[in-house]
Amino acid sequence: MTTTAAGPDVDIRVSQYLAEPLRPLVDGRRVPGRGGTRELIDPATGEVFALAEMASAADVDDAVRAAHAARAVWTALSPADRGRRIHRLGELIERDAEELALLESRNGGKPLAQARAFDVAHAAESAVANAGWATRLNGETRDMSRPGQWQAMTLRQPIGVVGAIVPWNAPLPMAVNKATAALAAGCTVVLKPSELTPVTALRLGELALEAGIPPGVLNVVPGLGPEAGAALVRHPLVAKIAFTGSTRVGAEIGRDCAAAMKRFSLELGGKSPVLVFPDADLARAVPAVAMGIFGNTGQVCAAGSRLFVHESIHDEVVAGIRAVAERLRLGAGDDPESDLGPLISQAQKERVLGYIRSGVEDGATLVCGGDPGGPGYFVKPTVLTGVRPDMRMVREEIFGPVLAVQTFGDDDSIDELLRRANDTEYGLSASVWTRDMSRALRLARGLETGTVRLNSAVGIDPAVPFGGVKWSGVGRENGIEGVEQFTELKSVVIDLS
Ligand code: TXE
Repeated sequence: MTTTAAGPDVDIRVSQYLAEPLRPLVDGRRVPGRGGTRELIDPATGEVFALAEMASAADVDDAVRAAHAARAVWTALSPADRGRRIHRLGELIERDAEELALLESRNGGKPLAQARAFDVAHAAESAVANAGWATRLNGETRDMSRPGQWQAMTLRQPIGVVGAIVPWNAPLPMAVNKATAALAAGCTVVLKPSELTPVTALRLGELALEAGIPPGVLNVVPGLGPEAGAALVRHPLVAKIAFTGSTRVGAEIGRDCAAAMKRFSLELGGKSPVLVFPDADLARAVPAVAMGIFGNTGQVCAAGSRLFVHESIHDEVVAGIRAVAERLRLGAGDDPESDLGPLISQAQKERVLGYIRSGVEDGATLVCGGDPGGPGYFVKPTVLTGVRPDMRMVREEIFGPVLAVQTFGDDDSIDELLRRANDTEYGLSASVWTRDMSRALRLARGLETGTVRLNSAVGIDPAVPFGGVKWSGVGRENGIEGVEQFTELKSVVIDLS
């Protein structure tokens, strides 16, 4: 057993937890997964660190039926009681922060300190924030066209059983965010984590039981996408699918749901533009731009992957980003010296290196980065300059630490900049760095994205609606909008005469 910064007690608990094969959690019990046993790989070494039994379509059916039956129990509780239990879940995530951070770090490879400071902290905060919505979801009364005679009210009712499908890049916060928003709305949930990263989602299911969330209200079924995921999407008792993942799979899910008139929300890929003007505070902008693409080894849907920098500051900005890239230390999640962990899998590593190669073949200049060699799925933070908008590595989401740099000049109008920044099928996020607020706000209005960050490295927060336009998705998470998407609005019309 390795000794980590989480401390010896936590190391022991985590080792014990991972010693037995992980199993689906259905109706409050760990059940054998009938979809085969999968080896979970430590992406820093390529070695097996645990086993997980995958849910089959039949296991998903059991979980959906348990969730369907548990609706009555969950909605019988007062909103305040439901909120209290979701809040308690947030507190338990905080109580077990070290353990969850270590599990997340071991499973996905991210540095332990980052798993603690970002993933676990964000998860706890989103549970607490969503808990508060349980008592604040209300309908309205509406005056109608015959005042005094007709009167209407709206009811916000839970949509029913929610299928939540989440990926591997931030497994815990995404699971908590979707699950607690749905629970706050009075829904019950079947959560399908990625087959690559089921560990913290299963622990979350256990913590929910400890928090007093009744059995069957939150079920967790790790499993393969085409098997367990598809079974969840197609299950007739599932009223809504909330998905985060690739645009390809999201589009398939959207088609399946639409065919069954099922509700869905999709949080998909991105190719987010970053615009840096000569009047920007470069001391803040440069590290933010660098970490905006290198953070979490680039495996972030809102990563700023297309940099547009004014030609007069191009060399200075690129040199600054390169300096950050070369300072960042690659290493295993449990090594306290690591700044960046590996990518999730060999397949992702090959994919990312393929994009870097294609950029160079298409005529871009490799400023820094590439394959560091050695074991594990590491890729060095990479910067390519002189890219053209038609290159594959500029058009497609790479999901790795790879920045594509283009320039603009004084002759480029705001409209021209908007045209270039919006020249992508994606529309998740965008960043603008300038001290000229009228320019910043004109760009903010014209950028075709769900989020615009102005002089800001922060973007995702439990209070702020988050989601995409174009092929980056449908719907919004976070804030009251994120909870309302798990409700149906009913109008009740009364004739008073
Ligand atoms: O994603 P998938 P992959 C992007 C990113 C990445 C690429 C491929 O560009 O390089 O997608 O990653 C489940 N029915 N993003 O292939 O397959 C799957 O089991 C139902 C961006 O790993 O979309 C997992 O739980 N579910 C993204 C989840 O979908 C299915 C995060 C995501 O996996 C399914 C991840 C099916 N037919 C990847 N097939 C972001 N927006 O942050 C798969 N799944």
